[in-house]
Amino acid sequence: MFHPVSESEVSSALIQSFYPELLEDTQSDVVIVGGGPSGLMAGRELAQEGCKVVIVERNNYLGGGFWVGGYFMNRIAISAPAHKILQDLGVPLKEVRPGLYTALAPSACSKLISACCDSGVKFLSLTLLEDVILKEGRVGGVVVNWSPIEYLPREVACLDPIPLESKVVIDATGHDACVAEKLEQRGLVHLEGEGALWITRSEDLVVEKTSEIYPGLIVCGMTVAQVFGLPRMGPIFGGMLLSGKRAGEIATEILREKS
Ligand code: 48F
Repeated sequence: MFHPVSESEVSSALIQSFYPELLEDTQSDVVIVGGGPSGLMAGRELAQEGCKVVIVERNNYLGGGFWVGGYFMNRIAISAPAHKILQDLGVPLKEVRPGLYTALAPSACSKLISACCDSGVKFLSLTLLEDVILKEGRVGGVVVNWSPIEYLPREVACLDPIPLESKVVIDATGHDACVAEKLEQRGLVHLEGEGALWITRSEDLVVEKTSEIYPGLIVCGMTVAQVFGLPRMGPIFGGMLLSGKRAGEIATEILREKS
């Protein structure tokens, strides 16, 4: 027999749990926009360092392109040394040739999401980046709205977004490079656009070029390829995981310098 609960008790339990956290999210150390593999890795790295971190994701699910890998095959490919990250998360791997592994995408994705939750990362799902906070030559947070608002006609939903302040913002929106694009629109950064596919070169360069491209804004994952004109990568994910980890390390260094 289930413990008896009234309908209003269920609603108030959810509201009491969510809204105080939303209040907390208005000021954090780092806001990460995009909950794909690179954003999740960055979040976990930062939370493990004790930082207050919020991932903003426009969909109602986390994981981005990590759920399906390539085509429709539900598998991801990963090359050494990044496979060790999945090994540490307890994802079963199959070595198909020396240094190249495959894993079930749902297994890899769910274990990474779970590791983020365990380390204290917070999430705002169905939340769309609309703009950035820009003060005194520095990105100081993001401006977000509820995602469905984007799809409603203006006359139906004339709804202002809300600002979330943070010391650092990480753009992990993948090929869209949504945050960097907001700065490009104002002539503050330039996006080269992605090149044609070249897997190994892309993986190496995406990790190498993961960096702070404007004071307060770090890019990781495929956003790095968009910003620096790197080759696109295809269905291999080690570069995403290591770039996210690197973004987390860079953000930690910036936070240390600021404190
Ligand atoms: O696309 P995504 O998985 O980016 P990533 O971490 O990884 C790229 C790979 O999946 C793959 C590849 C290499 O292996 O080529 O494509 O760089 O995750 C990006 C996340 O950002 C969200 C989007 O829904 C996805 O979950 N996102 C994009 N734009 C916005 C956003 C936005 N404006 N506001 C909030 N979330």
